Amino acid sequence: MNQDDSASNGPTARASRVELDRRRFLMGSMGLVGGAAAGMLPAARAVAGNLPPDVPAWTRSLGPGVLTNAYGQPSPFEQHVQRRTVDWLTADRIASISFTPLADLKGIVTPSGLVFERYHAGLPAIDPAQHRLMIHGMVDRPITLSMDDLMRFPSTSMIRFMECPANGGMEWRGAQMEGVQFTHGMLACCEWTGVMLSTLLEEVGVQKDASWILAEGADGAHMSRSIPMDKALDDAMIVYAQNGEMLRPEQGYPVRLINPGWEGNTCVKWLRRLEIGDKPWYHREETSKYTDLLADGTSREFSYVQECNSVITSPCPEKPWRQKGKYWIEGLAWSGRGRIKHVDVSLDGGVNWREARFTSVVLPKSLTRFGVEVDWDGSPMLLQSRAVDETGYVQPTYQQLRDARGTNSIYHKNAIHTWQVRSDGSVANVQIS
Ligand SMILES: Nc1nc2c(c(=O)[nH]1)N[C@H]1C(S)=C(S)[C@@H](COP(=O)(O)O)O[C@H]1N2
Ligand SMILES: [Mo]
Repeated sequence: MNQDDSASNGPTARASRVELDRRRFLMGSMGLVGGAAAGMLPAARAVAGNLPPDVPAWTRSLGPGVLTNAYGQPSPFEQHVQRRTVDWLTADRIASISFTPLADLKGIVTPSGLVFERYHAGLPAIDPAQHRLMIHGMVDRPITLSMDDLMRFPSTSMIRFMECPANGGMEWRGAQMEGVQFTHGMLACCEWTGVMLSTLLEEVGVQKDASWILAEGADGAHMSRSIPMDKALDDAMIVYAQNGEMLRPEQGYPVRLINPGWEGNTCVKWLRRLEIGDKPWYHREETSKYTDLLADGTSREFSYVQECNSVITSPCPEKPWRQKGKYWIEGLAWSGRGRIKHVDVSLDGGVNWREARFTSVVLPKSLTRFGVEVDWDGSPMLLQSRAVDETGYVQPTYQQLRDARGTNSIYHKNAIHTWQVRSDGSVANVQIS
């Protein structure tokens, strides 16, 4: 129920418009005219609404048949649920970012078509038949794999989140983005399917002193990162599928690296090359970018892990409340170090906390959904969530984060987020320390 719906005659007026459109459609498609059409649809029925006790129009007719959409799409009524970008953030859309519409998503798996996109050189159009993954360097048996070759290795699937470390980076110096899509939407969680990197490393025979791997993409940026051997042997995956189908082009088709729980930047898309070595390469994305300038002027480098974080996705600026009464406050929590252990929610800016309930499976390095029920009396609130992961790490306040890291950073902002709910139910992005 929203304000529009409570306005007098709103739904009835809309329903009869739908009915009129349908009559025109039926008359057109069946070649009926005048009296014959009126006979098909008795006048009393035609002006009645689609709401109970009336039988809706869609129940009184046959719909289009199978294969109307050979590849299915969401309902046309869900067209507002889209990735969005913020044009002032980047000089063009070729090296840019689009954001996941977190406010409209349910559960923990992000639909493939809504996963945020981050491109450094636009979207390459790769023909999988002409794509190869080369593994070379400090190995006994260098190989060049076609996609068919890759499919012959044992396959694994896991649900893991993927987050750009710049997520929320625009908020280090204060709140400025209006909407959870923009404050936290460089975040997604998919079922990823592929081959464990450790399996491929066994195949090529890694030499004794090898300790680093360079992963390089086939896009015009040749985007590349140095990955420590420990991660490669732990849970890194060479992924070719996402949510049950082959990777979307936006996500790295036909093959990408996924380093669960680590900076999205390390998850090199359109993967063409893995070079095994004994030291990091210090390429652009691990020097000029994706390092964290601290207050004393030094930089943290190789800050790979996405630390424990959470955000309330309803209410939020995109999902205001319209009236007093009972509501389900819900959100997402995640940690690059493992499972979420505990989430608390505060209605008063962190003075009092209540424990949230998990409403999804709780998987390691995955989004976890939580919620609490409230009975809202219309008073303003400062809504916060605070997550704790299985290592005992507690999501920090802004004050704690700035004390530890200064204010020069862009990346790895995981502070407790605050939504101000006003008495009219509208929601604003604010920061309290
Ligand atoms: N080859 C290549 N890999 C890439 C990128 C890129 O531009 N080129 N962007 C990186 C960054 S910064 C992030 S956050 C993730 C985003 O993955 P997504 O676009 O599938 O959401 O991919 C990473 N892998
Ligand atoms: Mo990123």
